[in-house]
Amino acid sequence: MTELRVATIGYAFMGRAHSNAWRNVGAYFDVPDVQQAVLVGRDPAATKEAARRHGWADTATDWRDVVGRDDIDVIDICAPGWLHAEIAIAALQAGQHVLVEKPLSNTLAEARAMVDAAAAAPGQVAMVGFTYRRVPALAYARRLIAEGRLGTVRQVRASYLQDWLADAAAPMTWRLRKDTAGSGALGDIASHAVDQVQYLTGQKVTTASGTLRTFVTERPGPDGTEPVTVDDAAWATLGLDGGAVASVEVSRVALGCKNALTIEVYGSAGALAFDLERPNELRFLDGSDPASESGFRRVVVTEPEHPYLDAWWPQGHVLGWEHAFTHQAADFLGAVASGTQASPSFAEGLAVQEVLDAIESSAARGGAPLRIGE
Ligand code: SOE
Repeated sequence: MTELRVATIGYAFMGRAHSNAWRNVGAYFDVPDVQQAVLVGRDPAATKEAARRHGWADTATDWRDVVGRDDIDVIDICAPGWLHAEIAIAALQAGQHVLVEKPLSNTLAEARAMVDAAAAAPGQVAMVGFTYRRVPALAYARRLIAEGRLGTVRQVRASYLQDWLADAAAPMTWRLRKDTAGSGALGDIASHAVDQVQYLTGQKVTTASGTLRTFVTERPGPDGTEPVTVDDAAWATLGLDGGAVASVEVSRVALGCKNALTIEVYGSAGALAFDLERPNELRFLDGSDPASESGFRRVVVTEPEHPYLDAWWPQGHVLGWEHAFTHQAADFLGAVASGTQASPSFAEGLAVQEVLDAIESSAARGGAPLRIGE
């Protein structure tokens, strides 16, 4: 396989991040060549301009123009959540590989249908974009935990705080309507936190109790004030099948926090801490150090033996947020080339969706703890 022809659906924030990755992945990783064939967006002029900037050969205004086309191998879905299931299922049924942004879908029923479509297309890659798995420090954290360096994991604290909706005058967007986004901070950013809890520990969430809040209940829309129908913030306590307990706290109205994903993992033999505002660092505590010397050490995760780093610069020459998307593209293309399934699979995306659904149901029942799948 020498060349894969990609169509990306969506040219806004995520479309740009993915376009950047498709454009540079081949320069750093040993993967099949990417032909950036078509960029899809509803606004023809804006899509053409984005295509010119990001190196796309052609544009289209409807996803149906690229799904099922026999000169397109990969459908990359950066469209809003309410479109994920329809596009992904159609693309898989048409024989194309699919990369879809998180969360997998807006509803559990859609997520299940997507998993079924992926299962019916075993020769095609179907992957969901939990991009933070590709931050080298987090991939390295998982490796340390899997090697037993933390002993038995007891507690995880995951929080993801943003403030782009703190201003009550911030306008309505599709992200604030239940019918287009499914949920608010829950699906948008708790999805990352829950995925990290399961990815880092290797344990599955089995119980959840949740709280949701909408602090700003209406916002200015193009035709006047509109009700906000999703949460601004969410909290959850999660039980995991290996005995650990995780707390998750997310918000899009946490003033002063821009994109603050922090994760702490405490085990019987060590501990780890990560902060996305210092993405090249992992803090590691080895519980076997003598008490007189014990403390978190700051590991700069830029050595060639760290995940993904041998493709980039000499040690200490740090990476940014966008590099995780290039790593994601590399892993996706590698899976296509080797004919293997990529992780996170649609089934892993469904596992996150089940936890989000339980958090929402628990919140509706005043925080009652629920078993996943109940
Ligand atoms: C918006 O809250 C957002 O762009 C999320 O949708 C992304 O997944 C996250 O990486 C950054 O914040």
